[in-house]
Amino acid sequence: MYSTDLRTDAEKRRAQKADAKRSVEDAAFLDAFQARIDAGDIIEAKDIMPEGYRKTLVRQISQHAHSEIVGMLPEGNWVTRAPTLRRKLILLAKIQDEAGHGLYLYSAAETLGRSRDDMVADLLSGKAKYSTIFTYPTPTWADMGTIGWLVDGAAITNQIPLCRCSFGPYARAMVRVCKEESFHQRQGYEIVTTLAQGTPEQKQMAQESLDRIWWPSLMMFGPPDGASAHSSQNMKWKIKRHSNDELRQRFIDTTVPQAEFLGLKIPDPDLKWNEERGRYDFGDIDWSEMWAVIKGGGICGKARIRARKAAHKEGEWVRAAAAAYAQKRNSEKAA
Ligand code: FAQ
Repeated sequence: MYSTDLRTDAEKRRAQKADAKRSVEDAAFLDAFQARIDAGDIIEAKDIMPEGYRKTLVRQISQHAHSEIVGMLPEGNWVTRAPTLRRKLILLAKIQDEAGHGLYLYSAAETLGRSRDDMVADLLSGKAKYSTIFTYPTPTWADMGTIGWLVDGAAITNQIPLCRCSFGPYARAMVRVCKEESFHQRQGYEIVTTLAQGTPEQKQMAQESLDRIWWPSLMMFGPPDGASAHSSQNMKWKIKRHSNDELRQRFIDTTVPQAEFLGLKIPDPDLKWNEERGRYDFGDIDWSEMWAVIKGGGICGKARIRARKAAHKEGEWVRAAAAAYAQKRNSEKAA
């Protein structure tokens, strides 16, 4: 094939990279990218994308991954004390699922050019956030039920729309995650049902757990829309499909009848059905608590990071062995 382009392959690659970078800064490119999003295109990892889109995805997906991994700790607290062997097996399987979710999510974020080592380093140094909910303690067995019911329930409400996120690797990871979270929600509700229909002491334990976890679970959806820094751009890019307040309302509307069925009381005196809106009205959320937890003031926040640091150190030999094995396989393949 005849060509007048006398550049070497390396020079062509460099020029392509420079073009890509220039176009990211270019208004016409941003418009063209937005047109792709508006047309419902799915963006893949190798597509050229605005730097802001890439950055916000790395931020959200890595925070999501960290939440799944740190989220194993409050439940890990009960593995050795689950009331029966059956409960222990189910709890262990659920916690392992959460580890899997963390791994799919780190992989999805890695496709955007940030290494898992760097993301984990950000978590351990306190630079990266993880969901506020996992800084709360789990002092009773009922919390294992309430976490499944409310925390996984809130996670599903937030994550089902993420299955239609504009970034392909994140959207595809969410499909499987949501199926598993759905099982988790049901197993949690089943634990709470057993307690709510058990002895008065068991029902009291379930109520007390609901009292503690209700408000923090509403904070999982993020700040109110007016204070949400990223929502409007993320919705324009179709990363988020609904606002924080809309998803919070959906969660409340779904969960209140579930509590009523169990004969448990949501700890909100202002909660009442609004006939006109066809939705529940609810009381004020203590946003100062959410911001304080985000800034590191959560009850178990320091303990959670200490536990992750210890696990990371203890896992050093596993990572080294896996890397050595991969290297051996690669050199065998090359030979
Ligand atoms: N905790 O402008 P927005 C699970 C931060 S997985 C901590 O509204 P955005 C599974 C936010 O990052 C649970 N930080 O931000 C499981 C931002 O900070 P930045 C995790 C929070 O991104 C179950 C700043 O505040 N799920 O539960 C929180 O548009 C059981 C301003 O906020 C996900 O991560 C918070 N609650 O909306 C595991 C889902 N809220 O980055 C084990 C994906 C806000 O500027 C057991 N993520 N912030 O420094 C999302 O949908 C979004 O990122 C939101 C926040 C909705 C969390």
